[in-house]
Amino acid sequence: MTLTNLPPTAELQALDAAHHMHPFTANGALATKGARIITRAEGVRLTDSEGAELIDGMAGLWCVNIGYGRRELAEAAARQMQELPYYNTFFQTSHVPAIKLAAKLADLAPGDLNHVFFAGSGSEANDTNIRLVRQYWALKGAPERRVIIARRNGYHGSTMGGASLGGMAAMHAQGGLPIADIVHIDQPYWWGEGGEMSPEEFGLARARLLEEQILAIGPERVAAFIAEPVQGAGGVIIPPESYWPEIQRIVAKYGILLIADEVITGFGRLGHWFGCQSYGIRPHIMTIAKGLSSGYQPIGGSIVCDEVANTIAQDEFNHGYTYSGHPVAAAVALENLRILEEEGIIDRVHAETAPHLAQAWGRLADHPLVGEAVSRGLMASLALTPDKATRAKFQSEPGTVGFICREYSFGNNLVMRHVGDRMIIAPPLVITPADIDELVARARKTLDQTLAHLQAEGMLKAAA
Ligand code: PXG
Repeated sequence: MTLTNLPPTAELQALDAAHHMHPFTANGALATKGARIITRAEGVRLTDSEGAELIDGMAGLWCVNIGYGRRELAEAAARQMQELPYYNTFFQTSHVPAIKLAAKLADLAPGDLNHVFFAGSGSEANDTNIRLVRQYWALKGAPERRVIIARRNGYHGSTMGGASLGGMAAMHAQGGLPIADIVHIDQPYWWGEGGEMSPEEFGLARARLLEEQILAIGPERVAAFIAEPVQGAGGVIIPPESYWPEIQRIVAKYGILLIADEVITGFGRLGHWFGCQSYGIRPHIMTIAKGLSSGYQPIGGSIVCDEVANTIAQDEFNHGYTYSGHPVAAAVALENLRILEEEGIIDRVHAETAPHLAQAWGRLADHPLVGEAVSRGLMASLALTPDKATRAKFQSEPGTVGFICREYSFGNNLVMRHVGDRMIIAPPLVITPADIDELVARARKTLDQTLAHLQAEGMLKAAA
């Protein structure tokens, strides 16, 4: 397929700068520089308006699990648009795609996670979760159980509710967040915060912060704990093995609800259908989005256990979105799940590509700038440091070095993100071992260029 009538890049950039407000962007600075304009994609590769081909190390925004260019999804959307482009499920009606998708998700989800409330995104789904858990406890006769405990540097979306659950200080600083009755505990980030403890000791210590927080608030006021199995937007923070079993113990001891935010880790990212299966976590609610449709349509939701769903069913739940269970999005999600399942994509992540990435990416740990090179499934990160031995941070403002590294990566036609001074990837799940090798080779070249840059600018200095 060739693109016709593609205006010149400079013209597109000027219009973009004049009229398009980008998310999570200093738009003034971007306007001066000009956005890179992506025009098409196939498999794991993007093409920009100048014809350059990039490896998409981020699967879009952690979502294009089956890769780009799958005609079956376009055809499923076209069929559904012709048959029933829209209908709601509010007032005693339902439709085939929402019914089939809910049933399929109940089938795929572990344990008694058998009920689905649909949303248009992960943020909306987490807003739903706040309402769900508070209404659950109200119906149980414990309306004072309203507090939700979450984690600093967790990410749960950008709506008022989602951003409040998230623990991103820069987000809370804008717009008066968090909303009431959401509190945060520290994250299980051993490399950055573990000090002299072993990873296992530190994992236990950080899990026990949950118990301390529950006791400080009073267990009778705590509704739920929410966390990502592996933090994504926070920098691909992989918790020590001791962390989740201890969290599970504490949640059970105090009878609070556990919400696993599977927006990134769901649908194969960690080599199982859901991240909680890879850690043995037993949540009452899972948040889903992104890989549910591989990003081909905006759709998210909450998969809810029998106990919570049956309780909520006792009364009218005064909540919903125009696009809850949107038929076109649901039809596309169903087709995406069929492809993930029938093509054995998740099994291949588990057996082949995740172990391959672990080895190839792990070798980057020998680079002088890299403090740790870790992965779980097809999520991976590097901690950049001026001194590996002491796990030192840079003297420069956090994120300065990460941004420099990201710019070289983009120049090398590799989409690799930075979060502060961590570099992260989460490629499409269909990436091959050969493409992983190519990705890692570009990442190594990027690290070499970054090191040379820091040396030339005298920036290879540790913070005091
Ligand atoms: N939960 C998690 C774990 C996420 O990663 C959301 C909820 C919200 O989903 P929606 O569909 O509302 O965006 C996310 C989204 C980043 C970045 O910088 C990550 C996300 C979104 C935007 C930026 O890595 N994750």
